[in-house]
Amino acid sequence: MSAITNHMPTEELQRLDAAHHMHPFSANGPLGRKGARVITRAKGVYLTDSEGEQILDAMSGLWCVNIGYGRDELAEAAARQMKELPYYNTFFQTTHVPAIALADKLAQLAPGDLNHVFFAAGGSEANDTNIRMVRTYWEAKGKPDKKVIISRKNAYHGSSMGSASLGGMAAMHAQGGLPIPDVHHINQPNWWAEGGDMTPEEFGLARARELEEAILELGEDRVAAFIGEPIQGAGGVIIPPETYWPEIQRICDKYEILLIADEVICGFGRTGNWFGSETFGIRPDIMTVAKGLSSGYAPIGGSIVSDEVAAVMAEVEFSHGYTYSGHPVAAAVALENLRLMEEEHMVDHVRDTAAPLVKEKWKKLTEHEMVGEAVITGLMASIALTPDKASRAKFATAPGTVGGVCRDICFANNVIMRHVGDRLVIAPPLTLTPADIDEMFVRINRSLEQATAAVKEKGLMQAAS
Ligand code: PXG
Repeated sequence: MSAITNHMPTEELQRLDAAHHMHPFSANGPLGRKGARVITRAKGVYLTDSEGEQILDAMSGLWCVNIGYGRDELAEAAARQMKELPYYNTFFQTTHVPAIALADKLAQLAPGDLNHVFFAAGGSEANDTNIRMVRTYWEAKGKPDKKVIISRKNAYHGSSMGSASLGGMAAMHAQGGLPIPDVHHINQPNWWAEGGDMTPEEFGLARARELEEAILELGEDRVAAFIGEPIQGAGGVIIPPETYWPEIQRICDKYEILLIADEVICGFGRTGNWFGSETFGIRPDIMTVAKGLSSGYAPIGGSIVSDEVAAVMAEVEFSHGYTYSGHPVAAAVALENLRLMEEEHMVDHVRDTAAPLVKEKWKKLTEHEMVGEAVITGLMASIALTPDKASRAKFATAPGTVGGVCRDICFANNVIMRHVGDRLVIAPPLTLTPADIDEMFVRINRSLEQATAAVKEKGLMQAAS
């Protein structure tokens, strides 16, 4: 395959990138000095860089390219819509066909009575909508003091002021004056790191009951909603014990707290059902969606809202919306994405074929010396790295050091995994084939072997005391 087509030499691209492009979640100085890898095109599960290297993308971009790269149907849907109606808004007594059709489609796909959609351009915006919507909802019901939203430490709900406040990322809260008022964080259901001597089941219940304790402490009359990702994604693919979500649901029902399931990663087939809420038996009042909704081919997200919440909101003039809410091109791309997912039975493929194959090989990763646990639901999975499996020890060195060493070795071996602290995670395209899976594990196993040797050589295989 011809490596470099129609673009400047890699060094020149990297020089311009370092000079003018500020990367998200990066220290741009060191990155610029090293040079970012330039990705030029992609097909299936493989990216190609400017040097012609083929990289297996086990992260679906940023957990979003669910149908895989290079689907011409989506490009054609975008082109058709751009020619027909490239933009119009739905603010002032108008609407358009792609927004109507996509809202209708989402109402069909979403579980229960989640039948109404407020569109945004991504997950952060949608969660900002949710903050304002749940508070406005309670105000309309005559309970203006119900403002507090309870979330979890190490949750990720976006990067805007509101959504990052909902998130529980300490490093994000440390910058820019977060969190906004009336957001409360309880502990996460991360048994491996925090479960101590409890069984996972006991721990799941204990962590869920922190919600009840928080409600009682804050006062039932002050709590508007609880928000959680069915599986924490950016927090390290933390799959909660089975006892966790049923108890959260019971508590939300008992105290009349709205439950927001952030399905930005878990939605659209990732867990082997259309939504993570179905996998865990959650009955949300609102679901946040983005990413897999369009498989990342166009920026679109939204809040899918229950009949009850929508009925209350229907009588309020909600002073909220984004220029690109329900953008017609993005909506047309999302519709085509969902059509292909259905026509090609991609959710069944995850559940019946891809996830079982990946699971078998993923669980075997614990045969590597420093892989403690290997957990997986559908096509999202993580491993915990440890210097001592029996005690679930942390490394003596700063958290993320060993994870970073492993990730860099994966990158050098042309497989993209993400490290979150000392966990490594994958969320590959849902369409990956048995051959892709074999190749992915050749690269992952090779990388883990090399990483174990490197960690030892650097003297990092030491447990924290
Ligand atoms: N909710 C969840 C659960 C997410 O994972 C968002 C909301 C925000 O969506 P937008 O579209 O505004 O980015 C996300 C995004 C990472 C990483 O490094 C994860 C996300 C975004 C960027 C990086 O794992 N998730």
